[in-house]
Amino acid sequence: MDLQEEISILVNDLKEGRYSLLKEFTELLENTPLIRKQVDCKVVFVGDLHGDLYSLLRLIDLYEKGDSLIVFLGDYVDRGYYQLETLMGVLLLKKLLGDRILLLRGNHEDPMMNYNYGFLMDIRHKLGLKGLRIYQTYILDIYIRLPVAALINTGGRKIFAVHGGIPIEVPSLNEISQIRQRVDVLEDPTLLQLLWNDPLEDVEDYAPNIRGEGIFYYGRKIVEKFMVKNDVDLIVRAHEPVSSGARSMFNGRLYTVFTCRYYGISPSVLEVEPHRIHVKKLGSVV
Ligand SMILES: [Mn+2]
Repeated sequence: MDLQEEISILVNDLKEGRYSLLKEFTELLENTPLIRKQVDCKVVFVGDLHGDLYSLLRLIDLYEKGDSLIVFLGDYVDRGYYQLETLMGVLLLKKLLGDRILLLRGNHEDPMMNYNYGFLMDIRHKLGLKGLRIYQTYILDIYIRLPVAALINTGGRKIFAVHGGIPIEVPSLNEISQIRQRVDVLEDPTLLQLLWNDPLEDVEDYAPNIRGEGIFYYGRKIVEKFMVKNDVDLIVRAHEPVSSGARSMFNGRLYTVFTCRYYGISPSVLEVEPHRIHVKKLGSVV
């Protein structure tokens, strides 16, 4: 597949006022806050991309063939050089590879963040004024159809995938599945924390997070409580730059993965199989 070519055709279509694929994308998305999936294959987790099209193209080269499930943990836009292209790229992948692709929502799939961290500027720059109309009409609709979390069972290993992490009130999976999808994540504390919270080994329970009000660091007890309550074996999340690309905490029960090269890190994805977890570095692209 020549994803780069498909992306430039799509961006050009948008420039010329042809939006039919955008409408089609919304219909491909799961439109449920929690997705449950049972698979019998390798699961590849992709962390924040933030407009890093090179990492996206590189990982598709690696995993396009085969049967692995590819789970994107959100934060496709803001900050980087190819934000519109990266978002269109993951949506095209969903269209082309269907059930092999799972797209979750990150804290940057949010209009306030896009106003402050670059995506609205990127759209304006690449599509002109009509870009803002595309954003209002289609892209916000895409955001609220992205699941906020997934429970993936691969060969008996139950993995909870989410952008940020565990809310300190420790919800059940059932409660997460009943979150009402909305544009403004500040309206729902559970939604806000799933997309924004960070793990911290220095606290037992939790502590206020420097990222803002209503956002927390969650410690060992919260992680344990969540895993026992929901019968989860592993938590995989993104949201924080990790210089080596991925790192584990809480005795290997939680992984953070980061896939954007713009922070001077080594962009990586996390491969999870029933009896093996492997950090795959994407390397540099010339
Ligand atoms: Mn994030």
